[in-house]
Amino acid sequence: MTVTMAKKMEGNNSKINVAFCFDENLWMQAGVAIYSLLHNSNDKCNYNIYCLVTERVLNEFRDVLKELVNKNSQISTITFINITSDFDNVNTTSWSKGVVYRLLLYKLLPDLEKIVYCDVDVVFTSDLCELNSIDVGNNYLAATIDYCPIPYNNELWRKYNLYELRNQKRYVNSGVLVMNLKKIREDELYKKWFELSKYSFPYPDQDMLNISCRDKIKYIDEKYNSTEKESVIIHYAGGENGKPWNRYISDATLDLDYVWWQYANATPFYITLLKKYIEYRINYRTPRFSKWIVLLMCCFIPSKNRRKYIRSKYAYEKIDSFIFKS
Ligand SMILES: [Mn+2]
Repeated sequence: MTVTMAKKMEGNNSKINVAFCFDENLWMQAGVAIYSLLHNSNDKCNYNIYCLVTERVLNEFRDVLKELVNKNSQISTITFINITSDFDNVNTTSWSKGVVYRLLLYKLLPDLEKIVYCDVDVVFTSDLCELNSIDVGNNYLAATIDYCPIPYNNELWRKYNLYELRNQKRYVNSGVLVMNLKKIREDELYKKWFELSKYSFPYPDQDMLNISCRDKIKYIDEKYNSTEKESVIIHYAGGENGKPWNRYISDATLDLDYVWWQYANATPFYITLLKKYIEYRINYRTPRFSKWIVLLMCCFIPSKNRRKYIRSKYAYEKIDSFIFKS
C-alpha cells in the first residue's frame, strides 16, 4: 500500500458524517452552513455531508453545492438523497414539512450507526471533531437543552408531560443532534414517531423526539447549539423573521447576523441572497415603503460592507425592480 493510499484510507476512517435536510427554498442557506463547516475544518477533520432533499432541489442547485464542497475541501464529500417521506400527512402546523425529515435519517442512511444532524439555519465557527467524539452510549440522542417559549395550556404537552420536562430543563432542541441511528433501528423508535405524527404538536419534530427519547438523551454543552458568538455552532433558531437572511432591523439579536453574512459573502450565491433579503424586507415587513425610505433603512444595516453594497448596487438603480418583480 502506498503512502497516499494509506493516508486516504486514514482520512476516510476519520470522516465525520453530517446530515442536513432541506427543500428548494433553503438550498442556498444550506450552502452557507456547509461553507462555514468546511472553512473551519482542519486537516484531521473532514466530512461526509449527506443532504436529504426534496426532488425540487434541482440538479443545477445540487451541482452548485457540489462545486462549493470540491472547492473548499480535498477530502470531504457531499451526497444528495431524495426524501421518500413516511410523514407526508403529518400536520406540522405553521412549520415547514421539512422539519420531520430528520426522522428519516435512520432509514435513508441505512449503513450509518451515528450521524451529526444540523438544521440549515446554523453556521459553524469551529470543526466538529470534539462533538463527534462524544460518546452517546446507550442513548438515542445527544442534544442541548432548549429554552423555547412554553406553549400555553397545550393538551398534547400535558398528555406527554412536556411541561414537566421543560421545567426540569431536560427538554432539548432538535436543531443540532448526534443521532444514534443504530440504537434507533434496534429499538424501532420510528414506530413511535409514526404514531406521534398523527398529532399537531407545537414543535413537531422536537416534541416527537423529546417524547420518544425521554430518559435516553445525553445532554451536551450549549456551545454546540446556541446564539452566543463563542459557540461552535451558532443556531439562528426561531421563526422566519428571526433568520439572518430575512431579519427585520429592530430585532434584538441582530448583532450575530454579520457572522452569517460573512460566510454568505464567500459563497457563489451571495448576490442572490442579498436580493432576497431586500425583497423580504420590502414585501413582507415594509410593503408600503418607498425607495427613499429603503435607502434610509440602509443606514441602519450594521455591516458596513452590506450597507455599502445594497446602496451602490441596488438601492439607486435596481431597487424598484425588486419591489415590483415578485
Ligand atoms: Mn433551526
